[in-house]
Amino acid sequence: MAALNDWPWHYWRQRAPDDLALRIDDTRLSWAQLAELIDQKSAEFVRMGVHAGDGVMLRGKNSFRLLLSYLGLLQIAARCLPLNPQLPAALLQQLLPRLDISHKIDLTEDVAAVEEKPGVSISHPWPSCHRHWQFAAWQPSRAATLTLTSGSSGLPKAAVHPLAAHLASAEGVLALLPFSRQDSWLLSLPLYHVSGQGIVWRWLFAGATLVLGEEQPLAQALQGCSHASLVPTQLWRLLEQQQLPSSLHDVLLGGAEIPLALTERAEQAGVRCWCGYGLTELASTVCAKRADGRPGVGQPLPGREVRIVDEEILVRADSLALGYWWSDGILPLTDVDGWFHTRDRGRWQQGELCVAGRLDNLFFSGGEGIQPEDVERILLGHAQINLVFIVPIDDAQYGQRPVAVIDSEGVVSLQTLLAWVEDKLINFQRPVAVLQLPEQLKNGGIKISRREVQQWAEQQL
Ligand code: 4YB
Repeated sequence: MAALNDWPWHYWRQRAPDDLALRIDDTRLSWAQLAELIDQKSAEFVRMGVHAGDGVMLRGKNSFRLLLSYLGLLQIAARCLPLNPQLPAALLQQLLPRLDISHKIDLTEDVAAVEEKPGVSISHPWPSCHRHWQFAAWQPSRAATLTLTSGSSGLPKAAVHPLAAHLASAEGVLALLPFSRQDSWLLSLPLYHVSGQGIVWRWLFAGATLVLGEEQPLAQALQGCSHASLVPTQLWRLLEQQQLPSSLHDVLLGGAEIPLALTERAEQAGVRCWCGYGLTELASTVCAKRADGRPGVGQPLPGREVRIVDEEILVRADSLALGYWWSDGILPLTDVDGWFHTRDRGRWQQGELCVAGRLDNLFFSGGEGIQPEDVERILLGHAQINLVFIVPIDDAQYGQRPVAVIDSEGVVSLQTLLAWVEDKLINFQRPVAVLQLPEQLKNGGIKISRREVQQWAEQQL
């Protein structure tokens, strides 16, 4: 795409009006049709009293309505906060006032309810023809989206991204990963997470096709798609159930450690795997590489810089958020030199970045430091273990000791596990108990909360 000076859907409407923009199950929309529907959606929001700069909550699972609402809100210069429908009401009650949210769009209800800003009247008649309203000018540096981080403690923070950051994110990824106008990327991850928004902005940047599966299971939704973004557990499941469609040729992985065994199996099955490292604050991917049988996530993409200081990964990038929204203002998130301190531990190995885990997850047992992710990486090598969390449990003698919470094929006892790790883990890293991950912690989001796993494990022991 040449330098953009208009809304991407207007850009593509002008250049390729009849090209396929969107496929939702069996429905197909061209850029001309899509741009028209987005314009109508924007007009609807204006009629409801949403003004430029207003904070608008957009709660719902991925759907066509959710996507149209996201794009329609951006087009009237609202500040859009896509929200995970599973966030507890008590948390929202605390959080939303601090994010200056004046309108709530809840697509989980049968009929979308839009709560109006107090004092805003919607009783004035509005011309039925939506062309009477004027959408906002394309202003790439304006605060456009709020995306919640999954912080390990306290209230989540809301990273504020301008449109320019989303586009810079897309441009950097597509400098590495081929995605052309004939290709189609499934919206395989939620829009309330940067990984979902990353898909949308790559699609808008490339003028390709976006596919929505609405209520379909992943394997079915993937039919006919050339690209998808997946977290490792999703790709494992597809491989195990032999459900990879033949159309799928590129998968961008991320969000967690990417096991070598996974990319090796998927590449053998004919899928090109791209290993990514990304964060909410950076509007998704920072580093990426084509899977090559070595651990690591490659080098920084164009537009990103990475440094490691005292084992911590620092990032500077044109995809970085403006800051965190907090009570009518934006709190900075970088140091004076513009570096964002990720709290991830990392090192350079053979010229590429290796992510070791979260600094905050480190705990001590009998004076020895345990980085849970180091132990988890090894346990994942056990054929029956699909997912594992090592969490600290208080202990009078050692301070804390490691407990393994696992999702496994069949039962893996502590005894079996200890025999298997005999030559793989140092004494102090060996789990003192094994618990089965309960269903209620698999919350349907893209990540299971380590904090919730730990709290649950504490109650069991
Ligand atoms: C990692 C990690 C890695 C993140 N190894 N720890 O478009 C994409 O890049 C994408 C594609 C598929 C799936 C996910 C994505 C993402 O965007 C992921 C972005 C993300 O997870 N953001 S987050 O704010 O929720 O979490 C960030 C944290 O996740 C990082 O700080 C790391 O701790 C961890 N992480 N990629 C090991 N490859």
